[in-house]
Amino acid sequence: MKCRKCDNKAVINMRQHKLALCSHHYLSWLPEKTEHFITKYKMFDRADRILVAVSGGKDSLVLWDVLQQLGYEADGLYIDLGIDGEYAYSEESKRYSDEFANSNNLKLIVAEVTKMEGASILKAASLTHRGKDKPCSICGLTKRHIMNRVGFEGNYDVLVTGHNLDDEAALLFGNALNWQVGYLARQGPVLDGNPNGFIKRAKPFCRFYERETAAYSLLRGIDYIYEECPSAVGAKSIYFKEILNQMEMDRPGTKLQFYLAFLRAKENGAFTSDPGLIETPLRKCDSCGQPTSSPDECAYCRMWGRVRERMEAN
Ligand code: Q46
Ligand code: ZN
Ligand code: ZN
Repeated sequence: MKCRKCDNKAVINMRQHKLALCSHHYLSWLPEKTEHFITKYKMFDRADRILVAVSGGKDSLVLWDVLQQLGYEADGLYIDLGIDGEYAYSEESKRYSDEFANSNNLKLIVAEVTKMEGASILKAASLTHRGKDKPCSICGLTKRHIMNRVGFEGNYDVLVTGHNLDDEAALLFGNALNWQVGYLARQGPVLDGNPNGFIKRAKPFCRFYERETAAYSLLRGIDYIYEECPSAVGAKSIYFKEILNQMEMDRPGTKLQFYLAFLRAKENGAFTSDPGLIETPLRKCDSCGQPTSSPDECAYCRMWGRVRERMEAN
């Protein structure tokens, strides 16, 4: 198959776009599209200070790379969760993040959960009922909190993540399956910040299929961690991705259509009139100063407080 733009051999065929491209044209197509989405969804501009959440995986490293190429100023944030398992997952993913930052002369901020809170995510999960089955709930809460705190306290204008279309479609599938209207209302390419302490968030890759970011990393020679976190095994999101992949095989473009139709429905006012969406007033957490709707401590401080109590009791 030939490239649509020149006579060279195509390296990728995007059936949903009816577009096949050679390596050279693909490496310019993806950044150009990214720029288009950044502008279309009003994510940020070149005057903004951007913080990229970097996990050592392909999507976040490709995103950091593309932002550099497009001339955006972006620092990275790596959160060391202290997850080991069969292989040293956190250690390895940090190594890939460090290597990328060093070889591109970029600033990487590292937040170590064990140093900050006195225990790793796995240790914390073993001590609380919230993490009895899986550490993901504690992990998610911790990552969201740290990202917001580092972003807000570091005076960044926006926090960007490498979520791709496969991630977004799976999230949407899960939220729609349970009609989680509050979550649906907040899902999208951009989540506006709040001057009381929430940083704006954006997902510039939300319209790219995972294979598209994977192809880009391969062609650009970006090294990343292949292994998933050991706790991802059996995650619902993976199950939803498999179902959506099956549908995509039968009908190319299904995931993109599903996501875009959702964005259109949202734009037309779906999910905005739900009484559950009335905003709860925010105040500062007594311990960390982050915004919370609770009368004393935020969920993060309460959870880690319990972990510390259990560690002292043991
Ligand atoms: S939430 Fe769960 Fe992930 Fe945290 S414990 Fe691993 S799988 S890293 S996206
Ligand atoms: Zn070409
Ligand atoms: Zn707090």
